[in-house]
Amino acid sequence: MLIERYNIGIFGKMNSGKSSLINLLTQQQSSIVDTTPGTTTDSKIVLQEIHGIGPIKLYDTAGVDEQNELGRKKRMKVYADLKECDLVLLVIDPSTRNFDSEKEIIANSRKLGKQVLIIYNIFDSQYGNNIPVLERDIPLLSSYSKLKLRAVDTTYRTSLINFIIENFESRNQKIELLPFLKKDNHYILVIPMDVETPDGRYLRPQAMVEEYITRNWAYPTSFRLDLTKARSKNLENIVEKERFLNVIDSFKKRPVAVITDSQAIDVMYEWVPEDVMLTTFSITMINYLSRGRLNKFAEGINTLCQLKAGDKVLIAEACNHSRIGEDIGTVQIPNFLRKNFPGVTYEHAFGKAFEEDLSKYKLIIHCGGCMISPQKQLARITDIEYANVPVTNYGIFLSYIQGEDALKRVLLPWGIRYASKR
Ligand SMILES: Nc1nc2c(ncn2[C@@H]2O[C@H](COP(=O)(O)OP(=O)(O)OP(=O)(O)O)[C@@H](O)[C@H]2O)c(=O)[nH]1
Ligand code: SF4
Ligand SMILES: [Mg+2]
Repeated sequence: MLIERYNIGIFGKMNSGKSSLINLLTQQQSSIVDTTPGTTTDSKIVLQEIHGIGPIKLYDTAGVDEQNELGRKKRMKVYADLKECDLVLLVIDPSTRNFDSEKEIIANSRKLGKQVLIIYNIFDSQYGNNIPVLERDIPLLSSYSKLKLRAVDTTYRTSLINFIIENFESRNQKIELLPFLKKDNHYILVIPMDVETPDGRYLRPQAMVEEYITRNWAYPTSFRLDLTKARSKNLENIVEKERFLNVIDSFKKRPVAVITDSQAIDVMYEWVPEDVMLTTFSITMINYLSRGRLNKFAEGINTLCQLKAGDKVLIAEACNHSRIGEDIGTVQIPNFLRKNFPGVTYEHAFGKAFEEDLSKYKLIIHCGGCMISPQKQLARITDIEYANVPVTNYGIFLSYIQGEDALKRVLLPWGIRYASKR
């Protein structure tokens, strides 16, 4: 199950007391504290619970003012992490003189719409007097709530926690995994279990959907589909179809919807009776993780038919899962592009963050993103939006290549009426 956490990041210059602050919050030596500037290199992540906020993920980041090649690499990592944060804690040591780094952190936070809280770390009481000078230098500071403390003094912990609880504005709107779910109704989960399926557990989208349906007082039924039989041209196909339809017909009340592995959409589009809704796990996940932005991914598919020789497509996956057999990202989509769009090239990006400029691509085809948090998925969408590239999703893509009617059908449960722009 995906645990929903708020991400709180600690940012600032080297030696401003960021690591001391995370240790103050966590009441343990989570990060190394030292007088050497640049002690924190990679971000340190600590999971915690703050009473009054809930589960959180704390990031202790590197100082952004290190002026060398390593410093540049650290800064890139820091700003990638900032994209994922729901709250930015900017730690400022008022005894320092140059505040360009603080201005840069504030500018980046504003650009991304992040909430910022200011922590003045007063190493020595006399430096508290520098605050008016500093606030004149950074006029934007006047718009943020601020707290003065000594990060190495544990007596400040309660005021720090209270300050965060009182000022943090949660912008995470709650989103339903299956907004079309109706209590006391049946839902069929179609799970082929191919060679990529791990032993002993469901994949995360399957487990999440099953749990969500049960939690909401409805009834999930899982159907293991033999895709090879289902696609065969002989009697096996008829037998497999009958087995499936027997399940659909076995309830007194008609099942409301079938949620299928996207790989099986070709079969399910043919088999699922018209009066039962149909969608896919991949579409469910991308809607959930993008906080309801399914429409954006549905619109992106219109770019597919406009591709021409010389265009580049990015096939993007949010994790590095093991790839065997007829993998969607490395086998199915490339085969389709080669066959239908000669001269169109494609590249892959596997991993939690994009590491390059995306503007050279004409279209991005993204996986369901099931292994990452909504914040990471939203950070990916932010990168895609900055590059102004249309994006679609595996489930939408695999449905679309079955024909526009198939796509219309899988989008219908989400209240999206797909209009072709061909
Ligand atoms: N006296 C005093 N020393 C502090 C305070 N906060 C931090 N320090 C000291 O300042 C030094 C740097 O603190 P860190 O918490 O490691 O600073 P940082 O911002 O994480 O630094 P980098 O990891 O290098 O970016 C350490 O020697 C701390 O003990 C404070 O409130 N008072
Ligand atoms: S994050 Fe993407 S690539 Fe990884 S398992 Fe989930 S859907 Fe597949
Ligand atoms: Mg540090």
